[in-house]
Amino acid sequence: MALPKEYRIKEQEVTDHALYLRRREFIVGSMVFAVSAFTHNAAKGEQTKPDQLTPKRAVTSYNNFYEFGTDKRSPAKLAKDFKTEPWFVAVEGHCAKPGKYPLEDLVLSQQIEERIYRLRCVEAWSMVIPWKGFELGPLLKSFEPTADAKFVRFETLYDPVQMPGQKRKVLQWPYVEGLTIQEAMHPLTFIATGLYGEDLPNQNGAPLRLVVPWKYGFKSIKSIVRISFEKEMPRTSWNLSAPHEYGFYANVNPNVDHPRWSQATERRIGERGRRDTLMFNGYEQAVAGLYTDLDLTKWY
Ligand SMILES: Nc1nc2c(c(=O)[nH]1)N[C@H]1C(S)=C(S)[C@@H](COP(=O)(O)O)O[C@H]1N2
Ligand SMILES: [Mo]
Repeated sequence: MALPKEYRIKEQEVTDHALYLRRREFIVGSMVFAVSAFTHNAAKGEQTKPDQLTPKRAVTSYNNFYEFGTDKRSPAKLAKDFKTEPWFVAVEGHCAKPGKYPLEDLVLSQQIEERIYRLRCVEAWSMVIPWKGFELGPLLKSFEPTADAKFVRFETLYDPVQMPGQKRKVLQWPYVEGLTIQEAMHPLTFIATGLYGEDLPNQNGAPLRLVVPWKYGFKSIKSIVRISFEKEMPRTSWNLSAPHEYGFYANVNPNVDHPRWSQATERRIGERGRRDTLMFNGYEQAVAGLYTDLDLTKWY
C-alpha cells in the first residue's frame, strides 16, 4: 500500500527540518526544537499546536520497559549492562523463509532512514521522537509470507538473569505483541534501531523495536527476538493481563476511554498543560482506511 502523496511530502519536510535543527543543536546545546506543524486535525479542520521534538534526556530516562522494572526511571538504570550482541531474530510460521537470522543481516538489507513519530502511551502521556530505522513491510516480505499469514506476532527476549523485572509475574513473559498483516505491511510501521541519530539505548528497546505510531505505546514492542506469521489473532501480554483494558488493536482513539481514565487529552512530556489527543494519534489520513469495517468501540 502506498503512502498518500500529500502525507509523504509532509513527512519529508518534517525530517529535513529536524535534521537541520539537529545540526544547530551542536552549536547551541540542549535546546527544544520546533518541528514544522504537520499535525492537522481533520475533524475540525484546524491546525493544532505544533509538535516539538521531546528532549533526548526525557526520551531516554522516562521509559516503560517492564522487563527492567515497572517504575519509569528503572529501565535507564537496570538496562545499562544489557547484552545486545550477538543478537538473533527467529522468523517462524506461515512463510517460505523461516530461520534464525543475525541482526546484522536483517538490518544491512534494509533502507535506513530517519522518521519523526509521535509515541502516545495508553497512560495518556506522549513524546515526539526522531527514530532511525527501516520500514517493517519490506523486511517481512523478504521472508515471503504465505496467504495464511493473517497476523504477525512479535516476542521480546526472555532472560530473567539480565532482565530482573521478569522475576516478577507482573505480565506474562515473554512480552508478546501482534499486528494484522495489513497493519504490519503499512508504510508507517517501522522498526527502530536508533533515535536522535544514535543506536537505540537499551532502555528504549535495543537492538531493535517496533514503532507503530497510530497505536498506543505498548504495541511498540522492544528488544525483539521472534517474529512469527500466524493464521489466528495472537494473544498479547497486555490483553492477557487485562482484557477489558487492553484490546488487540489498541488504536489511539480520543473517543474511546480506557475503563479507568479518559483518552481525550494527553500530557506531552516537557510541555506545560495538556493537549487534545488526535484520532489515530494524528495519522488518521494514512491509516483510517485499515479500519473502515471495524467497530472501534468494540475492537479497542
Ligand atoms: N518488551 C517490552 N516492550 C515494551 C514495553 C515493555 O514493558 N516491554 N512497554 C511498552 C510501553 S507501555 C510503551 S509506552 C513503550 C515506551 O517506549 P519508550 O520507552 O521508548 O518511550 O514501549 C512499549 N514496549
Ligand atoms: Mo505505554
